[in-house]
Amino acid sequence: MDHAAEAQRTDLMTITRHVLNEQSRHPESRGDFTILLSHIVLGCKFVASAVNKAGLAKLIGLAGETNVQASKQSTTTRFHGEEQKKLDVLSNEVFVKALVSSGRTCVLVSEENEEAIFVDPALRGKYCVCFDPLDGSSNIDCGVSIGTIFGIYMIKDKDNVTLEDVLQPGTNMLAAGYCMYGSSCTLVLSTGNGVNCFTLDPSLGEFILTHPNIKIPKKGKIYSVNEGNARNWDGPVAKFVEKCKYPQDGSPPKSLRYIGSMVADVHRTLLYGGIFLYPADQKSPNGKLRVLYEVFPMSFLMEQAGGQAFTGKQRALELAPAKLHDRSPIFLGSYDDVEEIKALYASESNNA
Ligand code: FDP
Repeated sequence: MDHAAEAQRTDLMTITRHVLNEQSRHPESRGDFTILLSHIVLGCKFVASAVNKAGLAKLIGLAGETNVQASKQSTTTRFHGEEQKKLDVLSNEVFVKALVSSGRTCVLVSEENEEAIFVDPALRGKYCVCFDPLDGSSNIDCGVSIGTIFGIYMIKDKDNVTLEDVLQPGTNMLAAGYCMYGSSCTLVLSTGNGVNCFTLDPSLGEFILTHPNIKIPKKGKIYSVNEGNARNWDGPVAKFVEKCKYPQDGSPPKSLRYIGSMVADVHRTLLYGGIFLYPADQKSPNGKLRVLYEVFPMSFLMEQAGGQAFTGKQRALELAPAKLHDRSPIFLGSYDDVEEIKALYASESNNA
């Protein structure tokens, strides 16, 4: 190994070092964001370790109570006669405790909790974190990649925080990211200055910068959608997917890739380019994905990487959610691919 390569190998850009570097661009900052992020990273490491052990520890399984999103059953399962918390419940507990104990949050919104969590005044800081502790949970039992998604806002007055402070448009977001628990554990983060990807080195227990300044290809060769819903799609989505399969401009057809786990589908889209669609349809007029902790963070990352995110009506980040668990249709990915679906919606409304 030559000197330069050796020097790089031993000069590790950990996620904390990266965030501290970013912090130095804001001389007024007092390190609160760095502390908050280190607690999020702790939650991700805990969940990564639990996901790795899930098959062994039988953390997976079905039984019992119903969570706020109704479709997911159970909070516990039995292993060797002992009660074990299910992975999504356990992940939520870990993140809530890590975020509260950071002393930097005043309100939390989790996919797993019906109501917002207002932090005890003694432990309050200025940030709001909206998160899905374990997204793609229908994939847990078969070992497919799943992830944690988070978006971070600043709250004006931490001592008088209300629900209105949480229901902000995504354009106010300060930072967003996701952690994917897959063949490796990868954390993708944007603090509003591009997108960086860190991979967990299990021997060090540290996330190391592996994909600096990710830019999504301007146009992609992949579309990603649940085609089982095709008969309920509206005209623009049906036309778009038809064009992906039978392009009229002489270009080759696009490939279809759909994992059914948002973090994994979005991660592939970010790295390889293309478009991810979860449209509205006749059965679900607002689509399926949740605005605060799925649509906003992923849209923020896409825009930061040079792509776009669109709802079928507007720029996704300009949505103003009315309720904590609101949903929205979403089309996100390569700039040109999203431009195409925008044009199809525009021509539909011109013809109406
Ligand atoms: P899941 O139901 O497994 O939790 O919003 C949750 C989500 O997964 C996303 O991660 C995923 O993109 C989407 O739902 C998949 O929905 P379909 O099964 O309807 O395709």
